[in-house]
Amino acid sequence: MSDDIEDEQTSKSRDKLIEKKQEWAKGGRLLTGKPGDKQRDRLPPGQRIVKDWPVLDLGVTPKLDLEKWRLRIDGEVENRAIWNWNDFLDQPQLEITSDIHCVTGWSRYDNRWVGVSAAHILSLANPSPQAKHCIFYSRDGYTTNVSLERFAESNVMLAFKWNGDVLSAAHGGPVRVLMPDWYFWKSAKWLRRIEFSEDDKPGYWEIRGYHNEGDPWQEERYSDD
Ligand SMILES: Nc1nc2c(c(=O)[nH]1)N[C@H]1C(S)=C(S)[C@@H](COP(=O)(O)O)O[C@H]1N2
Ligand SMILES: [Mo]
Repeated sequence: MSDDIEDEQTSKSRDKLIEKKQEWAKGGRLLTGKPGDKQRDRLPPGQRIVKDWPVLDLGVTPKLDLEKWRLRIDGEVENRAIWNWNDFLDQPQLEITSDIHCVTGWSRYDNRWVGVSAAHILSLANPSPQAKHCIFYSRDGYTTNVSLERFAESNVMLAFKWNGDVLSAAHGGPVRVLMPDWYFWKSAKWLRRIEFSEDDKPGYWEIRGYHNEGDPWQEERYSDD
């Protein structure tokens, strides 16, 4: 008799669990978490937390030289620009805190960034209607591509400070891109040019098998073909 009761409870709690899972699946909670969806877990699938900040790049660290530093903004825009370091510092600054998710499996929580927002860049440059993509060019020869829509997200910036200090040369200083909602390879270090383009131009890792989008919540690590 006690066996019967236990069975009933077991099957009840199993029903409960199935119900919950169906709800999640319906809401797309586990599979289709979107940037800004606060319901999802904080650590994306397949990631582990690190406390230090690993350095990953092609092995060349361009020398930090603020005198010679330039940022070019061009392509399909109404207003092209070439900024020097003082021009960059003259822009309004945005501060945000974000988590880093690297495709190699590490995530680092609570990085505090200061920089110039993508929204501000867009308001100055004013991309033409045919501009659909944003290509980042770095001083080490690295490139990476994102859609204009993603560049326009409110937490995207050109960062020059991290956790209260100027961004080190090892981590892309003086200025790197920050695309917090995507795997970190989209965050180009040592930025020298932003091109607004009608055509997509897959970058260094994208042409070497990385996914073109790179959403950590969907585990878009590598492209299938
Ligand atoms: N210019 C440049 N940017 C780059 C890279 C690079 O090799 N060159 N590597 C990317 C990759 S794969 C990662 S994981 C991050 C690493 O940034 P970090 O060294 O600050 O951790 O930078 C991205 N941006
Ligand atoms: Mo990476």
